[in-house]
Amino acid sequence: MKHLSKVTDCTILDIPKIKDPRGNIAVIEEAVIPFSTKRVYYLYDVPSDASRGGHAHKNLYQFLIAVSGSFDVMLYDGADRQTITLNKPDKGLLITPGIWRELDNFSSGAVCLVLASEVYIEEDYIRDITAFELFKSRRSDS
Ligand code: T46
Repeated sequence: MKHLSKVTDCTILDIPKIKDPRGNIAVIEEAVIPFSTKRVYYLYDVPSDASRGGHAHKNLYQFLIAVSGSFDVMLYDGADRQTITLNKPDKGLLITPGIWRELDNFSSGAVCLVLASEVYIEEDYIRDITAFELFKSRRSDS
């Protein structure tokens, strides 16, 4: 069922924050995202003309946060596309399994923090868009 994810299943979630004149703290605890985090990684020093992503995951849930700067995330479910700009450290984008994503338009100093539901498994990736579209059409037939 999760392979039938639509772009509309990918939502912006608020990250609770503690405001303080000394600076703010944003905290991601269990209740904030609908999965347990097994891996954390971040993209940084991304050239403004570079594109990251360009793949989908079969089973992975991810939560993306622009902890600094901004970038665009294009989501594609095999039928519909949506582009979301992330530019706030207290908002994150939940990406459900079975969604193609492309990240670009990184601002200078942008950092994309990613919380992931699984450890790194290359077999979970679909890196060819035609194979992805076939994967989605087979899932919607079944
Ligand atoms: C995603 C976007 C937002 C590892 O060995 N371990 C890891 O945890 C990761 C994330 C990557 N790698 C290796 C695999 C490749 O040899 O690092 C290399 C670059 O990975 P990739 O081309 O997948 O990087 P991005 O920025 O295109 O994609 C990454 C994530 O892989 C992906 O899940 O959604 O960031």
